[in-house]
Amino acid sequence: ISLATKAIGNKIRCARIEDVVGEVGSENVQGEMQHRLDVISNELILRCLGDRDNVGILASEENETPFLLRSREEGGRYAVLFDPLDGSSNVDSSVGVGTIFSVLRLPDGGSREVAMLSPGKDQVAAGYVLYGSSTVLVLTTGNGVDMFVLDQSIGSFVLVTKGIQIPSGNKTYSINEAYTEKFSKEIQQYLEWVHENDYSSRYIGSMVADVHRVLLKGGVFLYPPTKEKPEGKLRLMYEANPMAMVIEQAGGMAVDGSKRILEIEPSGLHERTSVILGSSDQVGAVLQHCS
Ligand code: AHM
Ligand code: MG
Repeated sequence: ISLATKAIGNKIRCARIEDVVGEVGSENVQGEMQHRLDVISNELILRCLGDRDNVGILASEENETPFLLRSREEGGRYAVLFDPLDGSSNVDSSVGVGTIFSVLRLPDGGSREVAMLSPGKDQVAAGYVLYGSSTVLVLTTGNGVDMFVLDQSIGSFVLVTKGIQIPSGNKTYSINEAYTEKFSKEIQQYLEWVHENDYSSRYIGSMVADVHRVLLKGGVFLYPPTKEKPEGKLRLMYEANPMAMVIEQAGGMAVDGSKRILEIEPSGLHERTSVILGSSDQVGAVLQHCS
């Protein structure tokens, strides 16, 4: 993952120069316009991880079906699910974007595809790389959250913070407030409440960048269902689950409005979910309006 994301970061930095910004002209499995960097990033991850002896399955936002690479007997111990370039429409304007990944261990027997559709609590590792003003790798293997920054001069991710804990007491919310009329009554009431209670708003529109800010500074990030998207927009398996594991491992909460995201039993690789995550106090404040 670190090799692939170094290559992706490099492509993003040179995108204007190499003229690889903009849309490809085709839609991905989600019915969304693919950007040229989505395709390039996807290929880089597939190539780097596909060669690893212990990767049994690779599944991407950009591909309808997973790649079944190696059986358990052939050494395929892990499934890696990923969003190769989240927020890619922001690249054209040089806004921070990211790669999100989730790692599940495959069982000895049974169907590998079924095993891959495990709830997020079964993830053995998860994290993201943010291509921002610096390139940051945030990783959890279920024992806290560590942050690495890419030192361009030596080409390595260097550990800068071990055991990140989300701070509490930050009255900042992050949501696309233009959809207010399309949100549920509960979310509308929460928004009225924050307006009356001296909250501040921050929304980049790039999940990795928004969640990274919440991880370091506290507050809450929300992408609830709207009238047009009754399931929510964000994908459970390779967006919500890995972010939920990172946030919980940092002492925060990640829910869909009624239950932990990590406990949702998935029914499909590309299913969507509502997302409310951040510091426990601020997620709690949202939930007070949802009960
Ligand atoms: P993508 O996977 O197609 O890039 O979409 C996901 C992105 C997230 O990064 C971000 O949180 C969200 O879409 C923003 O959506 P909106 O423009 O509706 O606020
Ligand atoms: Mg995405």
